[in-house]
Amino acid sequence: MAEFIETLYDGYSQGFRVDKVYFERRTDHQHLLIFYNAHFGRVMVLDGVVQTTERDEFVYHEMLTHVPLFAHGGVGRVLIIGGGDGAMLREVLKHGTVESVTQVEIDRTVIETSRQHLPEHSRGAFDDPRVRIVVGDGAQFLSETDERFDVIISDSTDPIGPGEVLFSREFYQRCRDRLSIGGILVTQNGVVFLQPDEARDTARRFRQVFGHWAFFSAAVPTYAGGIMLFGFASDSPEPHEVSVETLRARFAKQPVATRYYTPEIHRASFVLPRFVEELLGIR
Ligand code: AG3
Repeated sequence: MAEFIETLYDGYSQGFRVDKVYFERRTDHQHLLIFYNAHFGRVMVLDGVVQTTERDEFVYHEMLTHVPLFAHGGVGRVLIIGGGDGAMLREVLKHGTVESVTQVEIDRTVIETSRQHLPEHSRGAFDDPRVRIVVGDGAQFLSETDERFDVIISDSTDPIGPGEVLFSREFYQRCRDRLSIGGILVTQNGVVFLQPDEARDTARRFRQVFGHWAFFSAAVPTYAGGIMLFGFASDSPEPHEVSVETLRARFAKQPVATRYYTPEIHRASFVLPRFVEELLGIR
């Protein structure tokens, strides 16, 4: 029986039994593998690193969409950087206020292969009339566009390979310049116990670029090693401090089908362990 061993860390790894291979190929940008595992369903891997699985993707995708969207409260225009599997699109489109979603994904093969082999991720989202797909570099798109967005979601890989620029100060600056008033940027910042630099470096850069920022967390089983951190940045003070009462009222007005997100989880996810606060320089 074949086994897939993740190659993200030197000296520590997680392994999956590969019950069936759906796709394996080097694209123009990276190596892409999609296989089936009895515990996690279909698993997508880029350059040896697990990106998403059918069974636990809801944690990650719900948190990176519903936290900024409910924190904002009136999101019309959304930009997703990366996210070629389409699950972030699927979650964003659950919000009735959303008028348009632009997704900039560098690797066309990830989109095409996900539509075919991970259909539960997008569930038709790519065909929604509110969606515009741009195949290209997210950082470059941001420097060329003059559009503004209420929420920007950076659904990136880790800062190795094509994802590296999406963690730079210049990238965060460009996001800031393209946010509307009260707009919010959210980012994925890795598993803090094993990849402390990912969140620490982003916190340093947020401090230089944004008026207000925070991190929130969730444990995603296949991002092994404990909680993952997500960055949340804005030039308005209110969004990450929104009260649970306000979140409950927004959630009641715009009911969204979720399996992880609740207004209470939203509030609680901003409470971080001491070693994380110290790492990020917030205590
Ligand atoms: N992007 C985040 C992958 C992070 C993997 N890193 C890790 N295990 N530390 C996933 C994209 C899914 N739309």
